[in-house]
Amino acid sequence: MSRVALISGITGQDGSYLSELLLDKGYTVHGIKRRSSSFNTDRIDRIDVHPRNADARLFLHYSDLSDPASLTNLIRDIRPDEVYNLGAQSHVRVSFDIPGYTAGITGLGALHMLESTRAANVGARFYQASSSEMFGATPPPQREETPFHPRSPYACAKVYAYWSAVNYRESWGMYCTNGILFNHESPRRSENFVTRKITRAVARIEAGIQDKLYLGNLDAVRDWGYAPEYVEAMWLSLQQDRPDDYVVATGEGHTVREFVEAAFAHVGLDWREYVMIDPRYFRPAEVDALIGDYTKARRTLGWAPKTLFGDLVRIMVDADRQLLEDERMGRLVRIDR
Ligand code: NAP
Ligand code: F7E
Repeated sequence: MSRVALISGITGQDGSYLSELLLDKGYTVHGIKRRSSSFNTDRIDRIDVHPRNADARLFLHYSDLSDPASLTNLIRDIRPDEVYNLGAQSHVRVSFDIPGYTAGITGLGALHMLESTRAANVGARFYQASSSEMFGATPPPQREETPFHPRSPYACAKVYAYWSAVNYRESWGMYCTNGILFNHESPRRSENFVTRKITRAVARIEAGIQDKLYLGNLDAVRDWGYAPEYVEAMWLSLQQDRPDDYVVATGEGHTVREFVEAAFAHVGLDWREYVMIDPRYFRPAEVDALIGDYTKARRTLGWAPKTLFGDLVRIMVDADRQLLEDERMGRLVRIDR
């Protein structure tokens, strides 16, 4: 019998890579998609086989992190071995505009997933997508014992979700694990996170269809890794004898300015001719520096990053150039390949 996984957030960046990884490992994968007025499954369309096909091992279900009854019914029906809670309103800047919604989905939504998993009573292991944003104002290097000091409604919601997962582990004996992941990026990153915003603009400026790139704080330091490698850490963290919490990071910090410089340099352009500062992109409270210490993940999970800053920038810029070329040639457009 193949193992069964349920993924909330399957239509997002990480959900798409995780479902590919689990299908490769022989899992049957169920994913939660939410109702949207337009298609929202671009990232998984390449692997989605219609359920009427006898080979189908990926199944999508309408549900929502704001609807606990539907989550409970779903988990009872599916009887998963592993539950990955990746669903969230995940944009930090946007969370200042919609704090209540962010708390409801990113924070309380995790509790709904935990409680539904407990109620189903099928012994499922639970992964909570926790975030380096929880460390916020606490200076680097950040590791599992580093105190949290969240700086946004998003980060506050993630702290609530983190402690809820710990609480279900301690009070109900559930196998609940937090992956405290630092920023991880890819060609599938949404266009309004800074890395993808930059690499997409570089490709468009090179192609002559965009003049300027407007950004906010260039001094922020982030520890950027490659998303396909980070979903392996998620899976590994659920294969251990005991549940625990893990920092997943590269251990390298770079400023947004360095990312910009490297991305423009990759296509032979000087970023200073194109980048403008727009204060609208500043945040009411900024997280100045996040650099993770992944020693525990390396020792316990045997995990280490392979793709570091320079390669990540090149992968993302080249993928956005290819995407433009595909559009220009009228080819079937994939977010990456
Ligand atoms: P993402 O691309 O923004 O994906 C978020 C997913 O959550 C999407 O599938 C989205 O659906 C879904 N979602 C949003 N609201 C929902 C709702 N009400 N009910 C059900 N699903 C809902 O995020 P990601 O980069 O893949 O990150 C995955 C998880 O890791 C998130 O929890 C994020 O906060 C966390 N995280 C990310 C990073 C990072 O650097 N990427 C680092 C640390 C932690 P739609 O496709 O319909 O919008
Ligand atoms: O910002 C600065 C911005 O939005 C990175 C999410 O996945 O990682 C992500 O959160 C930095 C910040 O990611 C622009 O002020 C400058 O300092 O790409 P970002 P994030 O806020 O770090 C964490 C770990 C998560 O958990 C989140 O879900 O870049 N910045 N100019 C800008 N940021 C954006 N978005 N847009 C700009 O124009």
